[in-house]
Amino acid sequence: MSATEGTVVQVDAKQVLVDLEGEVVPAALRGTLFEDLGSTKNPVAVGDRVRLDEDAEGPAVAEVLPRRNHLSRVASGHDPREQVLFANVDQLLVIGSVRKPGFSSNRTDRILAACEWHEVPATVVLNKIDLADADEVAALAETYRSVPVRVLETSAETGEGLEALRELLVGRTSVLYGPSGAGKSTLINRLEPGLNLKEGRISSYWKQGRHTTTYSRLHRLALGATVIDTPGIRVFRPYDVSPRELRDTFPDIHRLSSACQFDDCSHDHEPGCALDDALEDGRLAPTRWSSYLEMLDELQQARARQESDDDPGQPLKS
Ligand SMILES: Nc1nc2c(ncn2[C@@H]2O[C@H](COP(=O)(O)OP(=O)(O)O)[C@@H](O)[C@H]2O)c(=O)[nH]1
Ligand SMILES: [Mg+2]
Ligand SMILES: [Zn+2]
Repeated sequence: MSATEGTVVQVDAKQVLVDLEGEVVPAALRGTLFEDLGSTKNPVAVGDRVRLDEDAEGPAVAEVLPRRNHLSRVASGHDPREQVLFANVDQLLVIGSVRKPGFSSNRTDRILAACEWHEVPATVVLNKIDLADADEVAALAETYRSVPVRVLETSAETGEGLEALRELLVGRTSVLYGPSGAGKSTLINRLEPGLNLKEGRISSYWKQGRHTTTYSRLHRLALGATVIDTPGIRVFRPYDVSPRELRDTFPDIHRLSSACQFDDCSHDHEPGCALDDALEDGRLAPTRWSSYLEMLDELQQARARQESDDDPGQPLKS
């Protein structure tokens, strides 16, 4: 081990894999890293820069260096702490297939809201366009372009859109987020055949909706891109966003809000809500509204739980 500063490429419970200028080594996570975490669950995330030192048992993480940015979520339905998933990233690509499995607006809107919240630029990649009608693809693309979010239409099968995808990836660190079976590994393998990311057999993925536990992994590609493959991340609930702030994480809804009768309209069936007209005349996709309402409901329930808690905890945001 020559260099002592490197990039975390994979994290599991007790150790991480660190890329030290090309040499990937395992490093232990000492107990001290877990002290003073406050309401955060994990000390280290994929993409973190860390300094290592070495003791009798081998390399260990001595320090996590300051982050340029990060993306986090609520750890789980049973654990309200912040789980930091990625650090120091330039962008996130939501990879969604239009068929097999079908596109999930809800999953897409959730991660887009998180990206908006953390100010991480996002692109929606509509993959497997060889399997769907052009009209259907165009409608999805229009929904996201009017947010506005950049949209790429790709097919790993026909090669369509792969050049645009390459251009978007080169020179950047990108999180590739999406459901199992959307084609994340296949797209990367098409751009860099030698890498051989494991491609799932489609039947075992989308029909049963199950997969073995796997970890997010950062890869440096020879084409000059760094990508983080993220198998197995399911529901994404942004951490520490208040119901009021949620509106700002949906730029399309935020824009329409100025025409609502009430300044603090939550767009949840208040009279004079401008979203009604926008939904009626097609300026807002119903899927965007329902994603927003579902997240709003979750946040309000979480607040109600927190308020009924004896423990004062952290101050609530309005
Ligand atoms: N028809 C079609 N199949 C694709 C496309 N991209 C990926 N696949 C298939 O979808 C399945 C899942 O792909 P995989 O890369 O493992 O998905 P991941 O879980 O997102 O990494 C594989 O059988 C791929 O061959 C595409 O653009 N068109
Ligand atoms: Mg994969
Ligand atoms: Zn409203």
